[in-house]
Order: sequence, then structure tokens, then C-alpha cells
Amino acid sequence: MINKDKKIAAFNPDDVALAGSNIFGLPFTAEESEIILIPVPWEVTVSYSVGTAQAPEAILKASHQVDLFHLFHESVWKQGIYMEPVSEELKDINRAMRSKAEKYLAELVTGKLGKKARAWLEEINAACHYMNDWVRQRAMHHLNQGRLVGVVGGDHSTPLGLIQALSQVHSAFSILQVDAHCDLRQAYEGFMYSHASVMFNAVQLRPVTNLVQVGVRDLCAAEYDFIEKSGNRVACFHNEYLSTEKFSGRSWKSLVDTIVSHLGEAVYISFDIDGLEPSYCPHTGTPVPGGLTYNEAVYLIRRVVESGRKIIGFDLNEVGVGPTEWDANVGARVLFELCAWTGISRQKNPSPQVSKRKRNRKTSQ
Ligand SMILES: [Mn+2]
Repeated sequence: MINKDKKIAAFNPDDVALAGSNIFGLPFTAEESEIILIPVPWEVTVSYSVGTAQAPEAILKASHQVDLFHLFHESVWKQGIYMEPVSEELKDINRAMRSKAEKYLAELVTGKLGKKARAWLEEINAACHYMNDWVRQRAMHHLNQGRLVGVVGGDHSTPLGLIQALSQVHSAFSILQVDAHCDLRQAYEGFMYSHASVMFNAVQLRPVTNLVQVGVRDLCAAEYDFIEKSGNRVACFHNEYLSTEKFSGRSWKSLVDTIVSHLGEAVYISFDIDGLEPSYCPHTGTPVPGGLTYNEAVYLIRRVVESGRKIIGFDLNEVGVGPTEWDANVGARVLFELCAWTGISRQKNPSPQVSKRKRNRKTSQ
């Protein structure tokens, strides 16, 4: 890794990011990076607004505005973060299947499904299966080389392949899901791999010991029953519960520590941007009022790591693309925190401290 050391020496993290550079303006190749991001430009099964298939490119662009200095680990960028090029093949399949899904959904709401529509559904399910397997294989390739992998969606169906790959290399892990929705529907609208079914599909995997959901505020009766009957396998911290506790004077720290206590030693984070308040993600596919603030969400990720748990992988999904870059800006910052805390959790000392330099600066003010 002589080349990497040279790049680190030559790279000034305070400089402006060069046009055409990789995620966060970093100069590293995949081989020089500990964290690999797999972009998945996919929104075949979205139910409301489209746009999230363009999120990986929008986030990449917005990521160049993110300062690389991290208060808790100032040189976290040195671990190397690399985002793979967006697959043109997946983009093409997404486009073709999305138009079929729209025609299929238009028929579905009439209550009568013709033969043609049923054939479209079969084709869409096969394409979604292909996408999952594509992601699983890309993820396995990097996991086999000891790298950490994150998925950048696309809709929430995109990370299933990564979760499947992690199930092949880890014997047990928990999933922490930040989301306005449970995503526990079985084959929503006929789609086997719907964004609304991703956690239903994930909890079928044996190494997934349990699922902890935070910020949920839009669910159906079947999902509620699924959680009730799951025993301890699914713990849902509803938005309603979290806000009631806060209104009663309970601190977010206390709530977060309760949430984190449900997680095992190895944690996968699935971050649906619509778990945040819609003001942070106005163009997400299925926005719902309420939700976490940005600070609350980042603090949740931080406490996972400060508790000594390891982040083994993550995804960021459902970031919308609107007339301004705001959605992508927030997405890029959430992505940076996910990469940073994943890197920090990998270090030997699991309790990060505010960097000394920053601490001194603080006390001198
Ligand atoms: Mn979701």
C-alpha cells in the first residue's frame, strides 16, 4: 500500500474536492479502501414518488461539499472510502421495469388484473431477483477481501443482497433500521422484493438474530401482528412511543441506550432517509410527518459504537432527488457519518473520544 501512503501524504483534506473525484472527493481506489460503497440505481417497486434511482449520482456530487474532518476521529478519511461506478446495466433494467411496474400498478388499482399484467409482474419479480443477486455478488467480492460494504440506494429494496452476503460471512448479527415504515409486508402489491418487504425478507435469514426499528409511524395491521408474534425478534420503537417519552421529559440519550441494548455485538444499519423528519428529505418516495432529527439519528449511530458494538455493514436508501440539492446534501452527510462510525467501530479502542485538537480548541474559546 505504498501508493496509498503516498496519496495520503499528498492529499489535503481541507482542499476543495476535484471535479470527477470519488465519494467525498477522496483519491483512493477500491483496493486502497476499507469501505466500499455499492450504488444501486433502482426504484422498480416504489409506491409513490420516483427519483431515488438517481440518488447515488446526486449523493456523489453532494458529497464533495462534505468536510472530511470528523470531530470524533479527525482522519477517518484515511481508512479509504470508495464508491463503485453506477452500473449502466442496472440503470437500463430499472428504467424498463419501472415503466412496466407503472402499467401493472395502474391495472392493479382497478381491481382486475389481466394476463398481460400478470406477465409483467413475473418479469418484474425476476428482474428484482437479478438485482438482489447482483448486489450480493458485488458485496461478496469485497467482503471476501476483508472490506466493509455499504449500499447506496435506490429504494429500500436495494440492500437485501448485501444483507444476504453478510449472512454468508457472519453467524449472528442484529439489524438496526431507521425508517418511517416497518417494511415487513409480505410481497407488497405482488412484488416479492418490494421496498415495503425488505425487512420481512431480511428477518428470514438465519444469522439475522433480531431487528430493531426506530421512528416507525406508518404501518399496517399485518405488520403490527407480525411484530407482536415475533417474540423478541422484532422490536419496534414507534415514533409515537419515542415522542411521548420525550414529551414526558425522558432524554434522547436514555431512549437511545434502551434501543441500543436490544442490539447484539454485530450490527447492520439500514438507514431509510424517511426515518428522519421530512424537512430533511422532502423528495423521498414516501414521506411521513414526524420522525427523527438529524442530530438524534447521528447520536443513535454514535451510541451503537460507543457501546462497544461493531458495525458490520450499512445502507442508505430512499434519498430523493428534487429541484435543489438539499436531499442529496443531507444524504451525503448521513452517508459520511455511517462511514465514519463504521470505521471507528472497527478500531481496537471501541470508545472514541473527541479529538484532542478539537477539545483544546473548545476549551480555549
Ligand atoms: Mn423503508
